[in-house]
Amino acid sequence: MSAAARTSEPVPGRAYASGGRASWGFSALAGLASAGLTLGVGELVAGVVAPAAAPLLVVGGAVVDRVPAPVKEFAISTFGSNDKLVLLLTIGVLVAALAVAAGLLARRRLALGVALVGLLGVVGVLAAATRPDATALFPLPSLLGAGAGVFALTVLTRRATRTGPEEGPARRGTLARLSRRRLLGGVAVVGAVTGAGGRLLARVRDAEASRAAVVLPAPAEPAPALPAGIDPRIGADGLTPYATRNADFYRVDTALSVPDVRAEDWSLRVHGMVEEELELSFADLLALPLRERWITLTCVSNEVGGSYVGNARWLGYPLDALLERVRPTGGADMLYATSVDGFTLSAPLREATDGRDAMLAVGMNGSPLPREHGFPVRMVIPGLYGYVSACKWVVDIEVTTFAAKTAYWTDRGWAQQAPIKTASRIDVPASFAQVRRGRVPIAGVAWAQHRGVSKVEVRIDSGSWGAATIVPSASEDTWCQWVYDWDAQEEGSHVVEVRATDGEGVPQTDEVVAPIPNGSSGYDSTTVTVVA
Ligand SMILES: Nc1nc2c(c(=O)[nH]1)N[C@H]1C(S)=C(S)[C@@H](COP(=O)(O)O)O[C@H]1N2
Ligand SMILES: [Mo]
Repeated sequence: MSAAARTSEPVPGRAYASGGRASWGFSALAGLASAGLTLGVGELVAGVVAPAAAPLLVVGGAVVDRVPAPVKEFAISTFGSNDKLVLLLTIGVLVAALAVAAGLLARRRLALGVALVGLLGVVGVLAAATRPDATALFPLPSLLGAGAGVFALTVLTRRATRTGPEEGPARRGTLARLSRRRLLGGVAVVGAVTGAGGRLLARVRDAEASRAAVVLPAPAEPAPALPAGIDPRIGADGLTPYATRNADFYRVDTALSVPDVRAEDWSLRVHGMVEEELELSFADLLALPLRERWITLTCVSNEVGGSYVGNARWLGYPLDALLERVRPTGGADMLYATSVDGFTLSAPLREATDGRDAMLAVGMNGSPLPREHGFPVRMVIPGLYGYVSACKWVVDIEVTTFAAKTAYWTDRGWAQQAPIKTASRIDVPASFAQVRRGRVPIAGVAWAQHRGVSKVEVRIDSGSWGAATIVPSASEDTWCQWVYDWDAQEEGSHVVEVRATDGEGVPQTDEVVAPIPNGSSGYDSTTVTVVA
């Protein structure tokens, strides 16, 4: 290399040692970063093809299977339930040491370092292939991981030792233009990101698999038969179906990604102002007599005419039975429920235990709760907006008082007490629809959970109210469908409004208010144009 070429090169950093070779430190880090990339890519590929085939897991499993029994017993008695963690950490430390060795070897002779990383890959592939649950895809994570590691070590080593041919001016690739430290940092970051991504994928798959394996028991108390004439799945001509399909059910929560809870890992602690604490596993819960009920959930954020409302058949264990077992002490008036992701809500103890079908739900329309709707267990209390009743992924219920604690949304200005307001919604005709002169069916849903709907009325252009026909529903805890026959004679634009009256005879208010702090109100309306 000529002196001129040398001076035109970037200023040598500390990564250089004399003689154009990378420093020991850089080489050691290059080895570590390459190993990190190996594991990261391994985790990512495992997350896609088979979570159990992650390189650390298969090697760990192979070690456990081959370790003599006395050593295993020693590990269990010394580390207790942390024994697996200790094993994985030990393997991690070993891998790190070998990675440093690979980096330093590569500094002397690239082929030696590459061979060591390759050897680690072979160990992973063999361990994967011999796992009892191995499929043909099991070796893939270790194989691709090792490939990525070899590539990274090669690139890093060549960049760090100035004697490599790719340092010449002819080489102008992106990798060649990056400084060696950036390159090192890049490899480390890619390793971390792929690793984290792989773990996340694996957890999602685990929760899905766990859900798929759940077999719900038959309800001890089945839901009452629906009155004749309702087909729960069918909404005629745009009318909302009585039963909302799980896939169509509105979802409202603070979770950026759906919490991944395996049923096997779930447990619920009930404690606080109680005479006896209780801890329940998912298996415990399924063994209890379960009740199935139609209940319509509503979000406090639902605007007039909005869609944050849905009706499902929930299967669960009654909350009053649960609370009977822990026996709340005098003065308690609130259930402080916490989700696995830290979300909290404060539900009134009175409504949870006044005989309504409040429950710890495990089933929704005949299947285990979908993950988005709280798998494996959520709360449901008829008649209260979701943010004070319907904790998804619930893992802790503290019996306490409203005076003692506030929860996620009540800390943000929403009301402490939030019974669902009587409401009605027009679904048919759609807004701004054109309809033909003559008989025009107007239809929708109305709800006043736990009080029931006794009357639904419709008016046109602020005329007099006319009674709609209410389709019978399963109970006062659900919405009902309604239909009104409008004899539309006058061509042009018309405003259709609806209002409901609850089971206690109280009509829905026309006062227009926004959802915060305790739910929206006002009449839903639709503008339609009648044409000849
Ligand atoms: N863990 C948890 N549970 C939660 C929430 C949440 O953000 N996190 N949101 C609540 C709100 S505001 C509503 S309206 C209902 C919605 O339930 P869904 O998403 O199953 O329809 O869940 C309630 N339970
Ligand atoms: Mo909500």
